[in-house]
Amino acid sequence: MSKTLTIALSKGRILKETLPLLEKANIIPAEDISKSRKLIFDTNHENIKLVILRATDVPTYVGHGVADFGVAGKDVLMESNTSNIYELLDLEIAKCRLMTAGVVGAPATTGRLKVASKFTTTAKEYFAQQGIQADVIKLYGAMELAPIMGLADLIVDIVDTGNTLKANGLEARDLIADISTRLVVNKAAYKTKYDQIQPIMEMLQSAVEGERKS
Ligand code: PRT
Ligand code: MG
Repeated sequence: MSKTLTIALSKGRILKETLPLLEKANIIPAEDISKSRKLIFDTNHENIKLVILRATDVPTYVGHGVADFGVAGKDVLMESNTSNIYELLDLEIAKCRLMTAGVVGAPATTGRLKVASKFTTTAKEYFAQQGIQADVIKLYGAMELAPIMGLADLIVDIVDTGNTLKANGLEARDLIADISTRLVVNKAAYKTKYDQIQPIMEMLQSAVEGERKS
């Protein structure tokens, strides 16, 4: 008898890019996720279930072992630094960069730097590594407003095209990390369910390689 495998997916833009990869790995939801309000979905495999979570909750579910696999952005994984999970695979989707940004042409700050971000742990680590004294302020959205309103000198945020920064009179400064979506697994499940986990991992690996060539 095979055990149930639960895969925790991040909703939003990552989900849209994850579903085609899962499909190439022959994991297909039993119904259209985008048209449903359900949070748990059966698949074409009797023993594989999908749960749809807020991205920041994915490491928590996988860390506690209530989900075996998780799909989440490297930004979210860095920020959560949950133990009990292994990063198995770079899914190479939802690529972007985690960067510092400030007002275009603003002079360098003298004294302690004020930084606003949703990624406070990562931001603190980054500035500490750089040997820069920084006070980091937690925000939950619209980071771009903080330097304009004078709440912070810099923000730490996700940048893709840079259009959002530009539209708000900001410019990207330093790269903190290249970001993409990763497949993670619960450490204990990786041992106890290895026979089931291994083929899924391989199918996803092939799907990623297929995308890279196309
Ligand atoms: O809304 P909620 O707080 O629930 O989550 P979310 O908005 O962070 O989720 P969502 O669906 O946007 O997906 C976030 C995940 O996608 C991140 O954790 C990243 O791993 C990945 N990703 C890839 C991005 C982007 N690209 C991206 N461009 N996440 C966010 N953005 C935002 C960024 O915050 C900024 O506002 O897009 C804007 C910048 O885009 P450009 O093209 O204008 O530079
Ligand atoms: Mg969003």
